[in-house]
Amino acid sequence: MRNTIKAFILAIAAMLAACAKHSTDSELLIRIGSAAPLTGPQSHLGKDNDNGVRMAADDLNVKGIVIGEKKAKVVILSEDDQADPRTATIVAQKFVDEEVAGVIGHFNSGTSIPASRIYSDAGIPQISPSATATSYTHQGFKTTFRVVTNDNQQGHALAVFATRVAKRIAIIDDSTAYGRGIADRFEQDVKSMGANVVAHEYTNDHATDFTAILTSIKGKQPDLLFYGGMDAQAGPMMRQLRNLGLNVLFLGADGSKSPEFIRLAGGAAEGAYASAPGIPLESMPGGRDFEKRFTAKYGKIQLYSPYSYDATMAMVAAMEKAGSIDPSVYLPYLAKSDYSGVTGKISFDRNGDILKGAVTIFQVKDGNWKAVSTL
Ligand code: ABU
Repeated sequence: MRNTIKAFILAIAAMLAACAKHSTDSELLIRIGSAAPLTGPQSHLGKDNDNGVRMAADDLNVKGIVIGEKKAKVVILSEDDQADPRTATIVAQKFVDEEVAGVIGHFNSGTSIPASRIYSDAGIPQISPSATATSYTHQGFKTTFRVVTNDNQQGHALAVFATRVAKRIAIIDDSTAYGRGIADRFEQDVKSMGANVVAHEYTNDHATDFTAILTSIKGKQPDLLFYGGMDAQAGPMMRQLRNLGLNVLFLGADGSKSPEFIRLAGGAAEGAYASAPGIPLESMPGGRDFEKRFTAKYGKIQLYSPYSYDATMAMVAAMEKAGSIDPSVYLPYLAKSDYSGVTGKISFDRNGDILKGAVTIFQVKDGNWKAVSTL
């Protein structure tokens, strides 16, 4: 008797799980994958992206969605890729097996790139809200998009800024697809603008002690140090370079432009510069309202949640226009997006890169990032 009851309960649970996974006659389920590092040194950034996706889904579900005359509901499937390229391919295959309608992610370039081939082979659209490495959208995949300015543009803007304020430049990168890519582009451009690159050193995205490379760089007497990498390294690096008496300008890219950088660097953060794709949050069409609502729900914005929100909204808008959640049907509508988001207009070029992307340079003043100029 006890076994019969147990079997009955298991059968009901399986039925409920199946219902939660599939559309019914009365409701279409839009299952969207969200991939980012949810554990490890970049988890604050990954959760920020994931929360942006979840807030978009909540807003859409409250507003009500109709796809091809049928009521629809967005369900988010979040996966932790640990900022690790190999784990990202496992996550991507899981999403393909789950038959998600689309993917928002991954957070990193080093994970978005290997995952993109798997989504492309399966015909599943992928929008990264944060992967900036140029090569991500330059592989010839029709399913690969991003809603942020790429590193060709970001690296160039950084070089324009750096060569206005410095002549002798040192570079460190974290050897990832993102850090290496932007540092190389920056080096190429500052050299062509007449600056002298006195050193280019390498670290990794798990390092915390930079004393040896900073000591070596100090001997080369630069006036500016550029770091291509994430805030988990940039923060301690900033503190250590001041402790070593290295009195140089510090310039990071978007991976360093977070409140976490300021927290990790402590007082040494003051005066540091970093770039970020796009315009400042306060100048975005929906920036202030998004910040208020997001902060109340999830806490401080770290970096890219406004973009993961817009990526989700643009994906669902394409489904609404197509009247279908079938990737092969809504993909052409996504490629022709003309969505007015929180961050600005979401439209893509033929590679899947955002059209008319800007880059802003920020500086830490009184413990906060303040916009200096937009290029
Ligand atoms: N764009 C900086 C953070 C993510 C990445 O591109 O790896």
